[in-house]
Amino acid sequence: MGHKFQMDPKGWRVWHPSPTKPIFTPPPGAVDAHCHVFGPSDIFPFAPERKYTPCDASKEQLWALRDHLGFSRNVIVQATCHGADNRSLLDALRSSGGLAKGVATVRRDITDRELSALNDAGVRGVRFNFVKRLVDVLPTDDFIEIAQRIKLLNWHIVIYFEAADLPDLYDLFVQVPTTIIIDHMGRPDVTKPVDGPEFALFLKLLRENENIWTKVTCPERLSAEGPNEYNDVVPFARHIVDEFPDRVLWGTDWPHPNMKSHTPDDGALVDFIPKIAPTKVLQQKLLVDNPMRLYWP
Ligand code: 0GY
Repeated sequence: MGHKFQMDPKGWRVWHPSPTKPIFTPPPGAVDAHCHVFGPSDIFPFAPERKYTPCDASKEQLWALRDHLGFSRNVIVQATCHGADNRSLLDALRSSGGLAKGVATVRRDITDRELSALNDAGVRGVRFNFVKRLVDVLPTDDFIEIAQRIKLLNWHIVIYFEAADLPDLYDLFVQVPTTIIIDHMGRPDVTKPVDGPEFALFLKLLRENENIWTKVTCPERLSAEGPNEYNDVVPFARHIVDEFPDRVLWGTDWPHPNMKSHTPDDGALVDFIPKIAPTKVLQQKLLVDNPMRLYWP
């Protein structure tokens, strides 16, 4: 066993110790399609190139949160603090009893055999992080090459970027031959108008590319107003769910890496769902039908 990492003394918040029980009851079989596991760092160390050091966030704690919130399944997404070392993710997937699937981070030197092992463990996608504060180099060079390879496995691509960078990345993203899922609505600046040019470009990307989906996640990150209502995020998420009801996913983003403004209450995040997906039909698509189609077809 290696050493336990010390979490960043500043800038890292341990997640909410006792989230409220949501008032909203998710439909049976609901999927939390964006969450992470970290460590245990003495067994699965954080990556040397990481930009933050979290505390451990274990698979057992994730399963307990899933049950508390009334969800049935998880999609665990590789975060940058573990780099392209997917061992913590794989450990969680293998002990999930089939109730979790994963999105890994890989480099272009990965072998077909390694890809196949990830597939056997339940990985169904590869994530590319274009958020500049999280990576040293944007993964632009690897992007299309890896996309071609994972297409053969019927996987998809997950991308994370900020709205201000979309004009530069747009032409790259439209070349991808697989389904693409955009994290956190492409991080709109919600202080700008929902009918303004920045969000219009994001909507155009989805409108003109039927292979592109998005997660309507992270009001806690995007809100300028703050907890627990996050009302300034509602018009953006609601518009997306209304226009693209078959291409949206939802997740908690537990344990909320890099949240500095406040510690989100995961129960309150679940209670945000009916504000952005107000009907039973939309909730069923967002929480069950869409993620099941991608991850448990
Ligand atoms: C998230 C958001 C963040 C971090 C990462 O991979 C990561 O480290 O995605 C962030 O800092 O905004 O979805 O976990």
